[in-house]
Amino acid sequence: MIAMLFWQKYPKDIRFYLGLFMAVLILVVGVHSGLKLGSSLFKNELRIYNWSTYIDPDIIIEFEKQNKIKISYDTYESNEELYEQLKHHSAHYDIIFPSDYMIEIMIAEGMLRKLDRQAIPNAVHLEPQFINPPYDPGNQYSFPYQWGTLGIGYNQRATQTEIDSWSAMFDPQYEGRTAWLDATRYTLGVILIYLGFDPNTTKVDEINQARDWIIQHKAAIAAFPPDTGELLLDRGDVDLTFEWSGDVFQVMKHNPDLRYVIPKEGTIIWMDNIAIPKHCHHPTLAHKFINFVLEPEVGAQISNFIHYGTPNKSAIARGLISPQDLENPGIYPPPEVFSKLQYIKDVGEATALYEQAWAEVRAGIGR
Ligand code: N2P
Repeated sequence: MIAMLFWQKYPKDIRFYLGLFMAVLILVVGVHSGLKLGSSLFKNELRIYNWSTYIDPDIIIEFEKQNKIKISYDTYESNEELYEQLKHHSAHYDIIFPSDYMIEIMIAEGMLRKLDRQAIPNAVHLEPQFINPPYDPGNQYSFPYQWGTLGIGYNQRATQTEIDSWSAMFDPQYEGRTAWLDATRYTLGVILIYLGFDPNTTKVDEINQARDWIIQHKAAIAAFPPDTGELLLDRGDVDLTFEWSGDVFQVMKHNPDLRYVIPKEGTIIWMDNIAIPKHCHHPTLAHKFINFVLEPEVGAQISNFIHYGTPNKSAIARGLISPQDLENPGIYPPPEVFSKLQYIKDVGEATALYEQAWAEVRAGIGR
């Protein structure tokens, strides 16, 4: 009441400006303390950026419970998307999963944080043939997460025959019924293999032959999905799709018409790795997460859920990996197939030739 009387004694226009001033003051103080509250709420939030369909969600929940923290989990569809987000959009993440050749690029560009090996004792469980890789000598920046191949997922009810060659992807009988991943190095890489070239060639003429081959066969292609070809196959939108092994096995669980094959000409093998970006906000928690994922039980739970190959030797030795997956030649290829698998490598400046060729494929095909 007293305040009211006090207020009344000021002329109307002064009251207006005083009111305005107080409203702005309340707003500034409010927003400031709100932000402070917000940042303290998210102080223990681990930000993870992974490929889509690439973890058992229960693993995330378990880590949150054990450590009484929150995880925010985003997904990407290709190495190039991951790179773009980190490099040009300064996205902040604590954990990422780049493939072999992308680890090499990110190390060279100073985008990764060196790992504290003492904080990751579970690294002892890793299979020796997958550690100390050429793309990260001494595993200074990364540890293997999952591995697999690129092959053809197909609908045997539609093809009425078994597929065993990349040539099926260009066969006129499947016109408009095939899909290719929108994945620059991998897609051009398998076409290079099919044409008899090195998938890591730096010769512009060979890269352009791969480009021209796919453009010449554009009638076969229905779409270039971003890591979702298995869904097109599952829905019956296409009969064949160039896909990541495990993604096809994931939809095969409920669709008995589907198959996955590593073509006889050979293909690309890849290793995805778990790493910490340079600008990570929670390094201690990030190391804890890596160590958690390398526990044999946790690693096995992930592989059994997403049907990719585990690099965790102890998980296999302790019988934790599903026997059906271990016996599946599409997940763990036998030695004669394994010897035909090739890794994509960082080709330095020639990367631009691949990017150019891929842009021309997309423009030339118009899909
Ligand atoms: C998961 C894709 C597997 C990752 N959707 C291949 N690097």
